Amino acid sequence: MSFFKKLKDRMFRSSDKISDGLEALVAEDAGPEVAAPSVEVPVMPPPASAPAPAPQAAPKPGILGRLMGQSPDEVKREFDDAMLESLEELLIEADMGVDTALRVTANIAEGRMGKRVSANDIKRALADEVARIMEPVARPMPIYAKRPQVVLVVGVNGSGKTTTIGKLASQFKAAGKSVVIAAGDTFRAAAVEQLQVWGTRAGVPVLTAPEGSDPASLAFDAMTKAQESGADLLLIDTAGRLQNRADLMEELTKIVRVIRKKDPEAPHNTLLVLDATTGQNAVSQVEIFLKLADVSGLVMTKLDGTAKGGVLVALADKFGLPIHAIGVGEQIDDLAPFDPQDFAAALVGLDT
Ligand SMILES: Nc1nc2c(ncn2[C@@H]2O[C@H](COP(=O)(O)OP(=O)(O)O)[C@@H](O)[C@H]2O)c(=O)[nH]1
Ligand SMILES: [Mg+2]
Repeated sequence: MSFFKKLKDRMFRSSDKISDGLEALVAEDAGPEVAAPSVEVPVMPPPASAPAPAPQAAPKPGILGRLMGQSPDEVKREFDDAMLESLEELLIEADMGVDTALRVTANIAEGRMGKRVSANDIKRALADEVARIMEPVARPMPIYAKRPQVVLVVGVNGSGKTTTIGKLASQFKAAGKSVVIAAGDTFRAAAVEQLQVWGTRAGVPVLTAPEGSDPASLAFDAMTKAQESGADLLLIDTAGRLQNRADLMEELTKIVRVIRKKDPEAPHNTLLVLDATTGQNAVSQVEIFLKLADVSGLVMTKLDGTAKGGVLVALADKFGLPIHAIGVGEQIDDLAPFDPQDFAAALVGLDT
């Protein structure tokens, strides 16, 4: 299966939300040319003898298809002020953020005001706008000649740091790189075990320290080991408790300070891992972590199973930080480089 197909399948909650919303918007005021049913569509219970519906139904028709048997290309309405406002609302509800939603809507309205448009016209225009915002930030994590290249991974608890490190380690290892992992979240024994599982699976050494011990000294030891063994990459996991920001900042600062004793340029990348299911909350997480650490790029996890994928557009628009990768599941292959066109199409529910 191509990654786009997987992305589109996994992002169905976000795309359904936008796609169905757009189709409803057009159907709402489709005008006299379309014989829209004015009465409620009765939901008929299937006769007792009817065969059970197939578990994997064919591609789901949108709202229009379900209501009137027409495709989202056929039904049109006038792009008027009411539509503009509804579109703004839809994009805000899809977590794109108010500023971004208003600007994107204004761009889509340009040249379309007063014209009849279909849901697919708007989907295509929206995908273009989203891709345009995302293009400048879609950049893979830069790989330097530096050995070891030190990658510090930060983010709040549960955002997906440990899982992302496991996926990155496996993928880099598979690409022929030698990788060392430092299990710097020493507060949770489970985080260490989780990394050991990934490490064993990928054949990557995982440096651990006893629960509750100092993550900075673990990072220092890991740095020593990675240098001695000539490793290409050192991935450092961290704890993400935000209850006490001062503590977290001190911890991250201390890790950075000690690894710089070994390499003044380290860490070479500081990845902020964000959980898409938190929606607009991700915006304040970026603001906080920009103050705590020298964030060089983002990884957005859990785009599968959330209708809040639009928040990535808000982040790209607001911060312009590189988006290196996205997570769409819990397996190794469920972390992929960020592709702006594929993401835009998947987000709005377009087939490319
Ligand atoms: N569905 C899904 N779950 C994810 C993804 N990334 C991480 N998770 C899950 O999110 C939970 C928290 O992840 P974890 O890596 O422990 O977060 P951490 O506290 O930041 O280290 C775990 O159950 C992971 O399996 C993703 O892309 N999709
Ligand atoms: Mg963790």
